[in-house]
Amino acid sequence: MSFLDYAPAPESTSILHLKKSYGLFIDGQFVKGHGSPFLTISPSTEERIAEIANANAKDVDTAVAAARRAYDRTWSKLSGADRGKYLFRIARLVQERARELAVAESLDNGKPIKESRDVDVPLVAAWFFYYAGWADKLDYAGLGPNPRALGVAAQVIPWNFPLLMLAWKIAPALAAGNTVVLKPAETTPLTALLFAEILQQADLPAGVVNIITGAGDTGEALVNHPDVNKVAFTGSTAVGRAIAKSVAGTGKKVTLELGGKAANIVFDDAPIDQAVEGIVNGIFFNQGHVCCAGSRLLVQESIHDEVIDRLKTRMSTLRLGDPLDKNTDIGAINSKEQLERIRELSDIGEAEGAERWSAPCEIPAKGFWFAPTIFTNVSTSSRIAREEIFGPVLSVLTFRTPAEAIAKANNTPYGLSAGIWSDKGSKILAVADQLRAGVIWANTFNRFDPASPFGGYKESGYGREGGRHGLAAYLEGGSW
Ligand code: TXE
Repeated sequence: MSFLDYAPAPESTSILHLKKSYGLFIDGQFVKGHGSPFLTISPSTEERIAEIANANAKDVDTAVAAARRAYDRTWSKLSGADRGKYLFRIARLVQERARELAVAESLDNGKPIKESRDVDVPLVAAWFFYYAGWADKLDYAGLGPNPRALGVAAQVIPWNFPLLMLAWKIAPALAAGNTVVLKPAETTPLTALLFAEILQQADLPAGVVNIITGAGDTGEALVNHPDVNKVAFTGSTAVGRAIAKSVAGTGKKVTLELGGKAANIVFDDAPIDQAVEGIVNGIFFNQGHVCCAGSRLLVQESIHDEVIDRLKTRMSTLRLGDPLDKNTDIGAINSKEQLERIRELSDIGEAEGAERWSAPCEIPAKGFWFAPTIFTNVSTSSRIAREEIFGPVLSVLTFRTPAEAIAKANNTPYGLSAGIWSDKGSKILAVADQLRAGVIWANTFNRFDPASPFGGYKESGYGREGGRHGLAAYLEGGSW
């Protein structure tokens, strides 16, 4: 089976054998936490899924100590080839348990099963396969005679791609020879804990990966722990900024992957049907809970009306509802707090004078939902044109010339990604060259590959994940 294959469609939760409560995964074992446990709930039904342990500062200490021991005694002593074998084993176990992981992810996060099944989980396996392949090649990769790992990595991840962000963090860290303490987001801890079971199945030496659950205070204690050598964070720009300040001067290496407000630029010579699909995928994939989402449509003035008409027609076909139904296109918003944030910014958009249109979806009685929405007549200075909404909400702006498109696209404090739609390769390359964004897609959007570096300019953070750049971020002297 290649990593591009995936298991058939899961249709129910019956393949999931969840425990009623989950402990912290420290030193190869599930243990009790010393904080007050919390519940993880399904955002589509508001029903309880499981009780989750809460790590306090003492637990953080124990987890970091376990990672340090594992680094000193086992992991740093293994050859790259041996580290690679563990990563291959993890990748294969992810494939074997793909159906179960996809159902758990959709249950806990709210994303449609066709996304967790066809995108998230296959990419998780792909990430482990990719970095498994690097582990034994490090000595010969031009990094010098003895590339050195950093030591213990503290990794804090968000709730929008719980398992995929875990893979982005853990796979390169282990391949490069580091040990890990990872904290998933408090609303989506489930798949990280199932992943801990996979680590046990893979016989990964105890302490090489530790998974501690909890909220922001747990994350804060982890990144500030004095025995941590590397901090990798994906989340909000506000928290990323706080982390950058708190670790400044400590000698810890840091990578931050923060928010975005990507421009999806559609020129009048673009293949319109394809572009409309790309606009829909760009903003409505994963309910728009995507840091690189194409949340600002920049459409050339001459085709604005046609594109908006076609977009509305296409949006009217989107099916919102049960994340476990394989026909669902739009799942639940991950949390009540996030739903409130989306509602608030959308209301502000209307108050600022933009025109709001929402797809005619039936909203289920329970759970957190927001119909796919577009705003036209949006001014460049309005909050919905500048701030990350992180939901299924598209702000539409227009331009007349390529120069105006570039200026508007760059008129944001962020710089994570962008999309360009045009029939002319030369135009795409010329525009791409002037965009201040780390990832640029041409005539496509939201495509990911473990070999491609991913990361932002400006307030979208620094450092790159993916590819050899992502590996270098876990090595001493790591620039490539
Ligand atoms: O993020 P937080 P939230 C953006 C998006 C969203 C907003 C808020 O715009 O609406 O952020 O989301 C942990 N020290 N993104 O509040 O708080 C926290 O427990 C260390 C974009 O959920 O940044 C969780 O594990 N850790 C983004 C993780 O940080 C701390 C993805 C993210 O939570 C901490 C998510 C602290 N002081 C939100 N405080 C993206 N780039 O994809 C919290 N955490």
